Amino acid sequence: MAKETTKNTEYSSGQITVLEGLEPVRKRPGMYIGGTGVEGLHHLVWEIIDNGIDEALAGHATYVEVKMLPDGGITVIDDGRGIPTDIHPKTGKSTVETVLTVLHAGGKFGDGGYKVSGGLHGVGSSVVNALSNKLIVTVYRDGKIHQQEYAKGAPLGDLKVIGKTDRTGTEITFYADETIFKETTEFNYTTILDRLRHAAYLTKGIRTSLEDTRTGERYGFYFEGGIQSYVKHLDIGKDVVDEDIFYVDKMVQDVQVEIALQYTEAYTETIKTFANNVLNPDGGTHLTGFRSALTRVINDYARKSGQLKEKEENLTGEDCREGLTAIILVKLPDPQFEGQTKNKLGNPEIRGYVETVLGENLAYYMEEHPAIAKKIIGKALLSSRARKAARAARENIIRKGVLDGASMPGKLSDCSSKDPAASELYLVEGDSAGGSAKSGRDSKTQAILPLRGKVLNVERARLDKMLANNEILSLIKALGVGIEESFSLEGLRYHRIIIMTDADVDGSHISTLLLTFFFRFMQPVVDGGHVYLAKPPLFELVKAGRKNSVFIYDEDALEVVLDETIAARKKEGLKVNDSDERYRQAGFIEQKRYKGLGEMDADQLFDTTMDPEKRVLVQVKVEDAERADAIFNKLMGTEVELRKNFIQANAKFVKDLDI
Ligand code: 0RA
Repeated sequence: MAKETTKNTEYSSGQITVLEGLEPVRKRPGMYIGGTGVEGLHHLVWEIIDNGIDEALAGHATYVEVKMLPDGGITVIDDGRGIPTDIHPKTGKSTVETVLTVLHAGGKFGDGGYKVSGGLHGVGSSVVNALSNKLIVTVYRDGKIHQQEYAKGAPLGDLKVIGKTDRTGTEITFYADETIFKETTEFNYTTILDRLRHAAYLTKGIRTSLEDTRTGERYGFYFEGGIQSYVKHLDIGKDVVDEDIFYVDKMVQDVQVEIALQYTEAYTETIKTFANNVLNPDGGTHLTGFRSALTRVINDYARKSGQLKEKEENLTGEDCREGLTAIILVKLPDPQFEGQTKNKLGNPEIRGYVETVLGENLAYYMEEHPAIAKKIIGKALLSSRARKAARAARENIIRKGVLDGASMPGKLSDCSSKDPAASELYLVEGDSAGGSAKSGRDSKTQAILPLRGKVLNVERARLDKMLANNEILSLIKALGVGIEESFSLEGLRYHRIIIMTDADVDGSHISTLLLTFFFRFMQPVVDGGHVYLAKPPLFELVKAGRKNSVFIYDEDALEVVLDETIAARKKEGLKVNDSDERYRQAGFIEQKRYKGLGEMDADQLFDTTMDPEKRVLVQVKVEDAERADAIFNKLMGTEVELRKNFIQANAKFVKDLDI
């Protein structure tokens, strides 16, 4: 939508552009919310939240509050101006009803602002209404409380005054229509919380909060530092080059450019770009402008300070970005997006604007902070040298053909099937469990790769060191996908890669190290749903003769099985002695706790953990790369304290590790 200025800065109903009714939304919901799966479902919440955020950006609201209701509904409350309640000249209905029942009914930027977070003047509210069984809107405005209810987008009555108030704002409660969202209508606390956290980072001064009324859980956000706080948050668990965070906020023409950045000792870069508060996962012109200014400023300073000698070649962009965490936020009147998924900002003028703002201000910052500048350059130089060494190591390995399909690692007991879709690779902790797995397996489809001792922590090693590590090299060879530039998912030799470790602290550690490797270097393998965790049993309830044993995979299940068996025995009229141990009351002759895979023989290991008919597998998913990144930083980074806290806080949940 184009920016439009009017002399009348007071909003009036005449400024609403009326387009069409809601039938198209119910007919083709995907066109409006991207899909009808769990993401589309949450899109409903984003639409309403964005309207509140826009009220805040326009200076009218200070908070957006979300509640998850016991009956599955969602309530979003803001303290903005409230949707106007006067009669709309084009529809003859109240503006509230117009906003909620007419597609694309939105304000025409009456206050001279522009659509920023994606939801100005209620655009999108009608889509939510159309896709809800029931929606109740409550408007606090002009001293009165107004309310109206709808079903599947149709009003159930007129907008009515139901009371008096001295506040202003809008409150919308809606229930997603399960005939549209067939997969699920259950909202996810963490997903909504992440969105609200981001909103608070990107909109200085706003408070956001979430309450799950069913569990009593609640959380609120307010960040005085805006995107500086965001950078700080992303760097939790990493060693920073300096505590200070570079920050700039400048207008160029009618575009606002806001950048925050900090260097860490990590090897990865984390740069997040936003246009009008919407994340652009594929970057775009703002990212291009940022990168070229960064590389130029760092090289200029490195030359001027003499850290980069005359005969040395320039630092590459990659060298300059190693360990960098940055947020780039631009606010512009008419954002255009490119690419298939519209995830990339396209406005050509933005490149120059960002380049100028960062170029001038970062150069100035480095002049003002020579000690920090020196550390940044030192880090880029180190990265440059390491990159050259890694390239040499990789080329050496490729030249020797070590990663070629022909040479499988000696420790691999391969399966006979050559069909990747039918083949599984078990990564097994230790040689002895590896031996049992090998004799117990179905050798047609199951391959075994035993891993000795601790796997290298790739979070703290560059590629050259990784390739020098035998366990990692065997793994890369067995997978058949190559690494980095030579990576190709097509070569994947097994469609299920199953990590099988002991159910103890060491086992969890090894699993996490392997997951770190997959997450950092084999992400398409994870995204493709190929990585699993095996779940060995935790308990065996032994009946007379071990053939009748019952294997149990977690603590909760143990209690349930015992409860049910005891109840059933009592019902049968069997004598149960309440003072006996519970497994005895349930008629078992022993309760065994398994600590390691090694306690099972080959047959038991296959029966309980590897038999495709009976085993329990947990598929590893990366739903939110940012959260996964944070978790790996915590677990695998250098800060022991964070790791300890995480493990203590999550010890009980480790069984369902789902990042
Ligand atoms: C139309 C016009 C104005 C605000 C809104 C809609 C509005 C919609 C929503 C949806 C959730 N919260 C909202 N807050 C405001 C402008 C109002 C004016 O100029 O007084």
